[in-house]
Amino acid sequence: MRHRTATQWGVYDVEVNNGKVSAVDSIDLDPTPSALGNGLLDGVQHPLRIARPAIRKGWLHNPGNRNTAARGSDSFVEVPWDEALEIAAAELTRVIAERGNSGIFAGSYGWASAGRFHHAQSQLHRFLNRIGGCVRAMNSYSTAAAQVILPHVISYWHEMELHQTTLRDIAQHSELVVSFGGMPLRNAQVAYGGITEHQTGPMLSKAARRGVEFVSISPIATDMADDLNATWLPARPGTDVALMLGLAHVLVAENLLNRAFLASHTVGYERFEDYLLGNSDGQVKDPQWAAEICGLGADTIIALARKMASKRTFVNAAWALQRAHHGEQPYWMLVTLAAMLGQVGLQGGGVGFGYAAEGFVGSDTRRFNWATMSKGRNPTGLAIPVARITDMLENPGGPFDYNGKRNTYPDIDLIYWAGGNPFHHHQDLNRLRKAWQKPSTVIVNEPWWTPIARHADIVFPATTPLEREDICASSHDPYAHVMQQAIAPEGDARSDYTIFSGLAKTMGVLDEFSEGKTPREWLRNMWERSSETAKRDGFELPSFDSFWQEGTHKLPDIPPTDDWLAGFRTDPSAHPLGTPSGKIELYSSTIAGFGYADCPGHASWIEPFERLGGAGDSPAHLHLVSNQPKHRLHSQFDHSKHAQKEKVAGRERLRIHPETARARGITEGCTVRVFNDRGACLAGVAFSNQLHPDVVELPTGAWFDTWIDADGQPLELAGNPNVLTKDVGTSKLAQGPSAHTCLVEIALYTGDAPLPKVYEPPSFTAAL
Ligand SMILES: Nc1nc2c(c(=O)[nH]1)N[C@H]1C(S)=C(S)[C@@H](COP(=O)(O)OP(=O)(O)OC[C@H]3O[C@@H](n4cnc5c(=O)[nH]c(N)nc54)[C@H](O)[C@@H]3O)O[C@H]1N2
Ligand SMILES: Nc1nc2c(c(=O)[nH]1)N[C@H]1C(S)=C(S)[C@@H](COP(=O)(O)OP(=O)(O)OC[C@H]3O[C@@H](n4cnc5c(=O)[nH]c(N)nc54)[C@H](O)[C@@H]3O)O[C@H]1N2
Ligand SMILES: [Mo]
Repeated sequence: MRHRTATQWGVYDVEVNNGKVSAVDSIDLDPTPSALGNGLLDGVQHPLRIARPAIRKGWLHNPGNRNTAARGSDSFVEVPWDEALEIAAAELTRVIAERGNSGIFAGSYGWASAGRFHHAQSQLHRFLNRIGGCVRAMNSYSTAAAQVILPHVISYWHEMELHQTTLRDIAQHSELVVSFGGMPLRNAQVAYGGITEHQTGPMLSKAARRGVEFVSISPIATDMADDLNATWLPARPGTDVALMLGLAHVLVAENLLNRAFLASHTVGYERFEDYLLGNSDGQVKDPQWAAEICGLGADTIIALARKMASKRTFVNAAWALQRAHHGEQPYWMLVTLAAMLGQVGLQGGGVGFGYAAEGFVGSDTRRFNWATMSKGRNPTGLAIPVARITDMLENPGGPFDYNGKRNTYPDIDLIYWAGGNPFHHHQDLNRLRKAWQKPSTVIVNEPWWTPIARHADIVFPATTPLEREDICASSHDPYAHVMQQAIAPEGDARSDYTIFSGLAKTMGVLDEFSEGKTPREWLRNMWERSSETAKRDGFELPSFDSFWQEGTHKLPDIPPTDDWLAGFRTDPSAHPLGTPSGKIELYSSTIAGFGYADCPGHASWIEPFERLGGAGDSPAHLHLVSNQPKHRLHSQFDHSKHAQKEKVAGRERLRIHPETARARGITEGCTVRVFNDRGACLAGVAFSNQLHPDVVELPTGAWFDTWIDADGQPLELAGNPNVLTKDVGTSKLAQGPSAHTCLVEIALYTGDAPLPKVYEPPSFTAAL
């Protein structure tokens, strides 16, 4: 039997024989399907699935003292569903009675799985909002700094993300594309909520065939597809602002800037120019100054600036640039540079972000607001910036700054996570692991024995999309698909909806939570509400029954539209931006008014806490790029053969320049210890001359597995880079994650650490 399913990396047909997944085939609609689908072959029906509800032994057996230090290393006791639900409900009730709902943290950040209805985090929030709410998380690990800075400067993030210059426009009209951080097709495999046609690669190839010239400013050459023949400029990571200032200086010195555009469409350029020329701080940001910092030659900077001014130029930056210390600055500076070039709003010119970061960025298909199951209002109204979780756990009652406001961290006694993995996504995991001991209770819904499940007290086994039915439909994809149930649930797994229905029933709020509807009835309800929206948008959706019969529905195409800023360019007063002045703010009096030293009133070069060539005598001499993994989505399906076959010497693959390796006596295929003063992990070595020699690449997503070495120090065994990254906010403005600012050192490992054990189930204890 064949069943259609959808993932966040594409749509597949799954062949099932005798109840077992036997083949996973991509669909004809997809011009460049992702191989990530192979993870479904063995990864769903796998010994690492959580079969039954399980409770951590030290928590279950010590009600007075939950022995939270054993979280992550304890064994588990399997308990029947009814009992587990009773225990979890009693614990939620206790915390609410003792602390109020502000004692519950359910930021629950994470990607979970595709599917409009069975969205784990929405289900969790809908349930908790029915029992008084919780503390939630604001913004995302992906684009926290961008989401907060850009509305002050140019546009609301989500508007920009969905409507910025299309790849078609670039292919047809650009002459030069300058990409900071490249456009790695590896990342365009995925799109939040799902993707039907992977068009990023074909569209970029088309641009290259038309003769568009590409420049990639990135520590890694493979961040740009080979067929684009890009010029690779390996600047030091974290120095993009200095480089852009050097480029801006050439535009001023050689009078290559568009002063008319700056006067009519921007505010505050003079303040910025005073800074650029050193009038305000005594430091001229000329190409020589920039070259010292970024490591490219001054001549290279001058030549690039001249070329940018002489062509129809589109500048863009990967999201990675803002996932770094002072990550607000490269985005503000790129907008400033684009404004100086004066091509914003022209076809094939201007500025954009995140091309190839996800497969939908720059697509020119219809955007549509599909209905969801409402989460309702969070009665506590409390939230923290998403990446400040460890700070929150460490400092209850302590203050934090965010976007002009000062707030207080809540005092958390219970954490509930569904559909995310903080032991994948958060920085400085050794620090998180300690802070994680603070709450009395951690509840997690998970399909697999992932690191987050192992760091829980009460674990509910969740189904995966193959074991339930759903609809895949996302605002950026023109298709909707029926996601068919292909196999029976593994073990006693239940959908998140059924799990929360069970808790809601125990806590007396089932009617409010479920409204008496089955999942199929919710899908019908959501489809019918979407049909109303479609009518308002001027088109019709088929009936639910015929959609269910057909399996796939494509929304009507939209005619090609002008660049999102074309109207603004033609008449800025008739089409103002969402900024306070309605123009591009190169100086923001709002931001200046916040008085943040780490985010002043105009784009600025501010030294990050560490960088290549920076001050300080740290023994760490290499920059670690912990980018997105090619062979999985984050930590998902790391246990599958598709991800495991990429491991080197049984651990995550670290790429290093051969000369850098040889200088340290490191050979290809060996195991190395990667370390700094925050932590250490092991990784397997692969050589590549496609990297800046002082940069190593260890992608995110290997399953966190800590072992204590002979000196009593934690050593991470699988190759998880987040034991090395620092947990500090980008700035007081956005408080985003700073993962991409990280120095490490590397040495051949000859110790006796075991291979990771995290790819086998944890140990179980019989019930008392
Ligand atoms: N060093 C460094 N760290 C980073 C980054 C970086 O660049 N460098 N990038 C950051 C970014 S951009 C992001 S978005 C984050 C990603 O971080 P996450 O989104 O937290 O990572 P995932 O591995 O996708 O976690 C999803 C979890 O949900 C589970 N799951 C899947 N389906 C279901 C379901 O139906 N129900 C339930 N209950 N669970 C389900 C999966 O098993 C998995 O454990 O990582 C961040 N971390
Ligand atoms: N296959 C796959 N694709 C994914 C994901 C996945 O897990 N797997 N995750 C998805 C998610 S959630 C997100 S948010 C996006 C993330 O999209 P991005 O944030 O853009 O992706 P990264 O892979 O973190 O970084 C892209 C490249 O930026 C370069 N870079 C890093 N630091 C710097 C710097 O300081 N300056 C310059 N110039 N370049 C730098 C690195 O060489 C790196 O390879 O990817 C999405 N796509
Ligand atoms: Mo992300």
